[in-house]
Amino acid sequence: MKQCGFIAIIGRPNVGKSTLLNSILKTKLSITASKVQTTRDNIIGIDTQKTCQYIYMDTPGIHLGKTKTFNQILNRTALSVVKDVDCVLLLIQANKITNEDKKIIDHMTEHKINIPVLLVLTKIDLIKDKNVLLLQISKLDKLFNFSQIIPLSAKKNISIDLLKNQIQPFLPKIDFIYNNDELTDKSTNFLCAEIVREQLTKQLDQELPYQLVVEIEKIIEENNMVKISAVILVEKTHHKAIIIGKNGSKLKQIATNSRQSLEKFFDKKVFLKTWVKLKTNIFEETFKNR
Ligand SMILES: Nc1nc2c(ncn2[C@@H]2O[C@H](COP(=O)(O)OP(=O)(O)OP(=O)(O)O)[C@@H](O)[C@H]2O)c(=O)[nH]1
Ligand SMILES: [Mg+2]
Repeated sequence: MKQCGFIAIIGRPNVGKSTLLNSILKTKLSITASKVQTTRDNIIGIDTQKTCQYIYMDTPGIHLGKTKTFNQILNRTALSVVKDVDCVLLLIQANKITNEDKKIIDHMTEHKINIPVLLVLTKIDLIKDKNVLLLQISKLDKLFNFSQIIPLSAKKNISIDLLKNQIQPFLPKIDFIYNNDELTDKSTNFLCAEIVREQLTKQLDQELPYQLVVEIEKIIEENNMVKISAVILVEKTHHKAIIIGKNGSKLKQIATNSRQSLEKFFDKKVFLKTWVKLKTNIFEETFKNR
């Protein structure tokens, strides 16, 4: 009998949600960065084993208590999946438990979440003293009726298979929803735009990445080469200048790094054209329907 189900990966920004998904899939599907709020959309990642299909949903970091529209949209995007899944992975960074984490737990208690919640303690490679970890586990265990508590490290590939084994009992006994070879619900265009946005996130100062949108205008695959045109949309002239940099140096660097990532993604030579364009209301236009 086959099993197949949905698993939401939630948690505050930067706890390692996207890194965990990539580690489970052994593919770089969801972009990651050392800055908060890297993920903006719910992204499905599908892991199909012989008799089990795990459909993971990576979500934007939850930032409860913040009133900025962007935060609210990301919260809504992330929390909307919780009611429709078979189990939830709540990620908390083992070496950095914050009030934000507690707020998410309180939110789940208030909303009487009756879906199994597995607590995943991330980045345990950063904890030297294992007694500290045990202490954290016993504290967190008292805050919510977690189905399981699993400490792991996505970066060092510690306990990833154990996590999958712990999830399996929560998957319903139904046929697979996706084909065996499907990895995600997202289009190639979306994934390419994300790869370019990842480089922008990594190379620009803290606030700027939230104020831009990447659009792929064209992808043409021919023989051993892929031609891609990417537009970076910003609302303000000075943002455009920052992204382009002195004599175009910043944009050149961003484009080179993006091209290298895209070549890994396609496993082909990539010709990438990028430019920065001013557009009013990009923020509302992109996020208004969420
Ligand atoms: N040392 C260590 N670092 C990790 C681990 N997992 C993730 N990181 C780092 O933590 C940072 C954030 O990782 P992301 O996966 O982007 O975090 P996220 O929760 O998806 O963040 P948002 O999308 O912004 O909510 C990155 O710099 C990762 O390299 C881990 O197991 N160990
Ligand atoms: Mg993320």
